[in-house]
Amino acid sequence: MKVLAINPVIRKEDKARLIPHGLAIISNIIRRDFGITPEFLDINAYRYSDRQVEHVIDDVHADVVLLGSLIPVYKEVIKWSTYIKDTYPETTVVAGGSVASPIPDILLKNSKVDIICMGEGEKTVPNILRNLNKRDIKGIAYKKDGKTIITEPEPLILNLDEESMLPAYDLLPMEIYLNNQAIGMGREIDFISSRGCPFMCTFCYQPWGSRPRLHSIGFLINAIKFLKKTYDIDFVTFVEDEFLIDKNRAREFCNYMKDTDILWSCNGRANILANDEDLMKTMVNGNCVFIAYGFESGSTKMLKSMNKKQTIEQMETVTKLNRKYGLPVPVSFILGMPSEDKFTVKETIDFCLRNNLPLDSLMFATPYPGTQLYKFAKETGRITNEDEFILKIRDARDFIINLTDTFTDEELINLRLSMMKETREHYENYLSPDDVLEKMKKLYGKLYDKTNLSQEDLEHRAKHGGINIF
Ligand code: B12
Ligand code: SF4
Repeated sequence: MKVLAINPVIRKEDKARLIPHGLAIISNIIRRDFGITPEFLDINAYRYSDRQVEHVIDDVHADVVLLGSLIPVYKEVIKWSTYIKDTYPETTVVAGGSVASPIPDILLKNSKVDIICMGEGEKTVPNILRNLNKRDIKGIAYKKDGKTIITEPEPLILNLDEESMLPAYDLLPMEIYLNNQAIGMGREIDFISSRGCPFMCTFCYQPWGSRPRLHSIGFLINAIKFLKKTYDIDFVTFVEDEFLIDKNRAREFCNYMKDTDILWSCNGRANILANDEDLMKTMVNGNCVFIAYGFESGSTKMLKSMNKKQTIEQMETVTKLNRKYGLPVPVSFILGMPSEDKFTVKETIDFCLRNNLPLDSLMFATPYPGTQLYKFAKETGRITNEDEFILKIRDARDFIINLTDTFTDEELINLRLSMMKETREHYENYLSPDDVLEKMKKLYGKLYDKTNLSQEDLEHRAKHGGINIF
C-alpha cells in the first residue's frame, strides 16, 4: 500500500515556521504499525507550485492520501482532493485536523474527500488503512446516499507516551523548520507535550477535550535529548495550550533544562502564574526566556463574557513578574467580541497604557468552527451561509465578521489600527529601542549573537508582537 501525506500551505504570506505535528505523528504511527513509510509532501515548507504538487501526486500514485491541517487550508483541501479523485478515482482521500473535524458535513459536501478522521488520528488512521473498503469503524465521517454519517467517537487517548509517538522528523525538511524561527534565536523547534485544556474560553476550539493529558517527564526529556543530538537545537517553543498545567512536571523539566544550553518558551496563563512567583523563578532558572499570555481584554466585563477565568489583577501581576525576571511580556488581545462597546474598548486601552503594553497582537474576534462563538454567530444570524463563511476564514488579523451590536465594520477596522497606534506610541516613551536591545542581549546571551534575522523575520516578529516587548 502506498500512502501520501500532504501538508498544505498555511499563511501564504509567511514562511513555514512550525512543524505539522498531527500529520507527522500519524506518518510515524503508520511506519511503525504497517512497515510502510508514507511519502511526505510538505507544500507548506517547500512552497511548491501547483504543477509541482501535481507531479508528486502523479509520481506517487498513492492508494491512500492523508490531507489536513488548520481551518484556513479549507480551499486547499478542496483543490487537492478534487485533483486526486478526478485523476485517480480509486485513491482513498482521508482528511483530518481542525480543517475537518469541526465541519464534517460542509467538507464532505464541498470537497472530494472520502473519509474524515474526527479527532485524534493515532488509532483511527490505522483502522482506516486496515479497512479501506469498510466504514464500520469508530471516529470517522463519510458520505452515504448523499447523507453525512458520523460514527461513534473513538475515545481520547489516555496515555500519550504509549499511544502516540514523536513526529516522523526524518520525513520533514527539518533544516527549513529549524532555520525559519518564530522567536528568532538559534536553531529553533516547536514541540507539543500535552493535549487538552480545562478552561473553555468561548472563542477557542478544543479538539482535545477539557481533561489535560500529558507526556511524562521522562518522555519529554528523552525527546529534548534526541532533538539536541539529531538536530543540534538551541531553542524549543512549546506551542501547546497548557504547558504549565502540571506544575510538578514543569518544575522537573526546569530542573533538567538548567544544566543544558537550550533555551525554551511556552504559553502561560495569568491565573496559573500570578500566585506562583516561585514557579516563574524556577522556570527562569531553568532557561525559560519567554512566557506568552492570552490577555484578550482589559475589561472585566469582556473577560467574563469570554469565560476567560482570569482577572485584571492577575494580568497585572504576571506582567510585573515577567518584567521582574527580565522576560518580555508577549500578550495577545481580542477586539470585537459580542458585547464589546466603546467603554470596554477604553478599558482595554487604559489597561495597556497603565501597564506599558502595546497592542501589537490585537486580533479580531473570529468565530472558528467548533467554538461557542461560532454557535453564537449562527444563532444570531450573523453566519447565514456556512459554506461561504468557511471560505472567508483566515488569520484573525483579518476582519471577516462583525459580532458586535455597537460598531460598524469600518469602525472596528479603524479602531484596531488606532488602538495599536496609541499604545505603541505610549510604549516607545517608556522604553527606547536601545533599552529593548540591551534587554534582549542580556536575556538571550550567546544565542543573540548567533542569530542572523532577515528583514522578513524582523517583520514577522513585529507583526506578531510581544516578542520584543519588555
Ligand atoms: C501549532 C498551531 C498553529 C500553527 C500551525 C502549525 C502547523 N504547521 O500545523 C500556526 C501558528 C501557524 C497556527 C496558526 C493558526 N491557528 Co493554530 N493552532 C496550533 C495549535 C496550538 C497546535 C496544533 C498542533 O500541531 N497540534 C498537535 C497535533 C498532534 O494535534 P492535531 O493537529 O490536532 O492532530 C491530531 C488530529 O487532529 C489528527 N490530525 C491532524 N491532522 C490530520 C491530518 C489527517 C489527514 C488525519 C487523518 C488526521 C489528522 O491526528 C492528530 C493526532 O491525533 C492548535 C491548538 C490545539 N489545541 O490543537 C491551534 C489551532 C489548531 N489553531 C487554530 C487557529 C484558529 C489558528 C489561526 C486561524 C489563528 C489566528 N489567530 O489567526 C491561525 C491560522 C493561520 C492560517 N492562515 O492558516 C484553532 C483551530 C480552530 C478551528 N476550529 O479550526 C486551534 C485549534 C486553536 C484553538 N484552540 O482554537 N496554529
Ligand atoms: S484560549 Fe487557552 S485557556 Fe482558553 S480554552 Fe483555549 S487553550 Fe484553554
